[in-house]
Amino acid sequence: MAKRRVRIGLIGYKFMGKAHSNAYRQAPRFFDMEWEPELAVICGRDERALKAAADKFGWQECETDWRRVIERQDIDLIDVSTPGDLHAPIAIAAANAGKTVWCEKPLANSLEEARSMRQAVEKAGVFHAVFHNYRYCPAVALAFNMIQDGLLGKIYHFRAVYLQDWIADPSFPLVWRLDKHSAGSGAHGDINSHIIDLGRYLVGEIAEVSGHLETFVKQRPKLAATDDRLGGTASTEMGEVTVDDAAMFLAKFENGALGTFEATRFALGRKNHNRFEINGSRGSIVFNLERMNELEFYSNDDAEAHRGFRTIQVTDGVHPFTGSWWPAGHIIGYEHTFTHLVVSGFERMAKGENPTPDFEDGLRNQRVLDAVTRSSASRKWECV
Ligand code: SOE
Repeated sequence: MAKRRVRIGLIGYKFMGKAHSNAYRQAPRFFDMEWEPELAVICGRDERALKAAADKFGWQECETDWRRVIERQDIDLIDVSTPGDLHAPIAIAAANAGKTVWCEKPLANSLEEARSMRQAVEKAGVFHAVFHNYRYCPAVALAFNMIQDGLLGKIYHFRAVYLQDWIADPSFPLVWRLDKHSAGSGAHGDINSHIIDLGRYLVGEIAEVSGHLETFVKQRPKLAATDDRLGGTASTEMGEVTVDDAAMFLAKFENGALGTFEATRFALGRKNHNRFEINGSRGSIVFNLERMNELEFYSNDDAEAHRGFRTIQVTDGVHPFTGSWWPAGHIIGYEHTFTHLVVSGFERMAKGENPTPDFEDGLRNQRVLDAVTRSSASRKWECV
């Protein structure tokens, strides 16, 4: 197989920078890939921390100015793993320079930005992707296949929650994710965007929403030192929280299905509880990220006496992506979802196709986020 090396410039080196670096490194080690990622340049502002990350994750070079990475002729793909306020400027500059652009989620901080980003990649004719990695849990991909095969029949309900608790303590400091300018929104954009993407992927487009956004803790200690999402030193000075702590909405899908979506960072005990249930005319499925190697399935086609939820262990060679890892029953984890996204994206690009999900999905997800925000303000149902 003729291999092509795709030289990557990764902007950002913290949580997502680490997840993406791992995915680029592992993908060709476990999957046969026609196009292979090459970890060329990693970029961030703090030179010392950046160098440590580069050494640890295996990047060839470091750069402290993202503009210089984009200017380089030897870089093919720009990966945007920064806080949200930098997604649009970096992605648009990268597209204008003719680079492939892969961007963290949510695509943008606003609908307007998302539209400009979609336009930029379209105009430049470059490949684009957005990192909604949960589509790439084997159990979620299996759920997609089962729905396509008609095993659930006509879909009536999509019921999704994404629950975390990392800011439930009111003394937790004002990190960038609690600042509207940097993050665009709170739990809404950060984690509702994931379950919106899953709803659209599995069930279809959303037509109308009725939602509510809430900020429980309106002031928090400002950060004294670091701006790490996982903490940092709190100062004695207080500052405004400018994003939502929790976001929930009802949805009507274009195909008639109903959806409920709840995202919060105030569900004590829930660390990364991304769960959905889908009910159709022939059966139901349940997925829970905390048991991500499993998919629950109830089939009304079973003999009446045996009906009940069964648990499919999605680790077999016949399941999406799993055959390239370990023998059946040898489970995989969170980081593998990013690897699968990379493998699939590179496979598609090698065939001349755009990865999926892409900026069009990012824009559609953003339209839903925006409609929910409008609905929370208007107290009415809003069209997407
Ligand atoms: C933080 O809430 C976060 O890391 C999100 O930003 C990720 O997208 C999600 O997968 C896990 O939680």
